Amino acid sequence: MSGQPAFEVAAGDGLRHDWRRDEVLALFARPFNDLIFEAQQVHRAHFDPGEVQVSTLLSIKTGACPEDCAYCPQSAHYKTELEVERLLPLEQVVEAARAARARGASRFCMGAAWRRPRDKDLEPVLDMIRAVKAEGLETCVTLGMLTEAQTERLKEAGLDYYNHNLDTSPEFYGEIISTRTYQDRLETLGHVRDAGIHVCAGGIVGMGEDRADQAGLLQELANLPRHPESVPINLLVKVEGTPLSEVEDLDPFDFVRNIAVARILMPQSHVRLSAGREAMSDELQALCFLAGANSIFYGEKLLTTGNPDADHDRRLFERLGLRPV
Ligand code: SAM
Ligand code: DTB
Ligand code: SF4
Repeated sequence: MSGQPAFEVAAGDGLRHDWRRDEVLALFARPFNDLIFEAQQVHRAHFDPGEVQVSTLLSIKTGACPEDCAYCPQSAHYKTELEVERLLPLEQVVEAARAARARGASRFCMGAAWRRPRDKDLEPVLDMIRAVKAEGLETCVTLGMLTEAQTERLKEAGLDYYNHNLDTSPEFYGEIISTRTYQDRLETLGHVRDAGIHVCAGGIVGMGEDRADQAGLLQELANLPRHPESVPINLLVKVEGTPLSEVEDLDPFDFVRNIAVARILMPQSHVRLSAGREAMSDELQALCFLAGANSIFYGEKLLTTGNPDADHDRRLFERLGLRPV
């Protein structure tokens, strides 16, 4: 956050906000079973281990984004198969929200491929937030960078969560995005927090970063003045046409380690097993739940790429004795 020290102990939440990189790396380096055991213990101290929060995503404005995020099919800098779509009409959004609720989602997340919304872009989104809330769902939006005044308008409209990811470590960030700085992201997160909106902030792994970068992302998130309430850990979805389409696969156990370390560093946050589940086996996902993941995106589509069928996820929950909430 602007003007604040990187390491800060938040006023009285009883949680650590002063993690050093070597401490986080030491967690990553622990024997797998020890790490998972500790993460599961931390998880059980703060959450019902049988519950998984489910959110459904909808892209409300797709593609033609001026940012150059190397992982993203929606960037105008890369030639992908994506069909560009203008802002969806309100009725279509409400219809999708109703369908999500009927399937058991408790939160509806709307994403727009903007660098930053203009004030006039925000108006129709405020209507969407009000309408989705009126359907009895929690609301989340991700719209890019925001000013302080814009976060206040979102709060007034009743927004519950704002998603804005740090994506990776400060050191690796420059390899992935050149059009917006790490500091820009921290500032938006600061405005969201100050407006009293719940923060959803995480990142992506499997982009060719090393373990120190993975530790760096989680360290940054945990050392925010307050931990994000929701921490999405995305596994890169490799999309043809993006610069990262050919990057080497991450060892699946390393993915699980990222979930476990996130759980230990941010014990009271929901850790979301986010993008990339389509490429994961049921067994790998079960390991992620064991490591402390307690939220997923539910429904056939993320923003523009695929996600497991809702039926498959329902069956997986049954097989594991998990309750979607
Ligand atoms: N444009 C807004 C922004 O960047 O803040 C919101 C939408 S953006 C698609 C939200 C997040 O989705 C990104 O920050 C990134 O972490 C994740 N994401 C995008 N493309 C991805 C991919 N191919 N694989 C995994 N995660 C991805
Ligand atoms: C987040 O961390 N992951 C979601 C959500 N926040 C907006 C998006 C994942 C996008 C995956 C690529 C796509 O479907 O376009
Ligand atoms: Fe644009 Fe967001 Fe994609 Fe970056 S991640 S290119 S900001 S839509």
